[in-house]
Amino acid sequence: MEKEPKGDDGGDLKLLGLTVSPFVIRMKAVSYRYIEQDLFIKSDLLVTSNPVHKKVPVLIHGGRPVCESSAIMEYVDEVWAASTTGASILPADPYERATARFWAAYADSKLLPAWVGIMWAATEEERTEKVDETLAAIGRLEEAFGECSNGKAFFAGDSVGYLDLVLGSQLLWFGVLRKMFGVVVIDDDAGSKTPLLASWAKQFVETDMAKEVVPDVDTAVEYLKKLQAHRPGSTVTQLLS
Ligand SMILES: N[C@@H](CCC(=O)N[C@@H](CS)C(=O)NCC(=O)O)C(=O)O
Repeated sequence: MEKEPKGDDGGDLKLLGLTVSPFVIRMKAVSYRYIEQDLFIKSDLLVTSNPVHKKVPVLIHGGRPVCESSAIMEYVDEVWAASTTGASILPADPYERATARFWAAYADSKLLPAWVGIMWAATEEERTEKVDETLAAIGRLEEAFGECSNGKAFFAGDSVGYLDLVLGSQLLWFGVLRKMFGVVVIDDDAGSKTPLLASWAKQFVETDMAKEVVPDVDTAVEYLKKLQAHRPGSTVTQLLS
């Protein structure tokens, strides 16, 4: 995936990423040169660009690295959204903006570690505990959807916004959980506890952005198997943290 930068400053733009990483999938499409990283053998470029965490994603704009997915999303939004479509991924209203950031932080700090825990649980008891934590967190996000979306298709309204990207980038791994562990995080059956998110997820995966950047579940399953084979010695953080 190599694209020419289309920023109006002509500066060169690179994204250091990992195809299956939710933190990378959430990067809204601006044109950049995408450089896939091997997290088992980290490149000098990754280590020098993100010396603090040595993690992807890193956006390198005109030679200057921006680290942390949330910081990158906001940077891209500030530098390009205003100058291209004019539409920010964050709501215009300060309260709604704070709310979107709050739930996005919740999705990353509570939901994500819970479902990562399902994959790495050492015992069935531990797995059950992590499933419960995951379902409790997704239940909260179901309520948040009701509050944020105003009856529209996405958290941000009629189109995908910041919180849609943060949660939507985790859907790939919900597919892995269903396939490998039989765990259903967002249930779309009759009697579902997450009917709003089920409908949201269906629409999210149909967006051009999702179709372009989200790999198929089998790619993520293969990556998880590679990580599992690499253990012991590897840490959960090599996938996610
Ligand atoms: N808080 C970071 C998390 C990024 C992250 O955990 N990336 C993982 C890939 S999914 C990584 O690079 N891990 C390498 C490691 O832990 O050594 C963000 O939002 O960018």
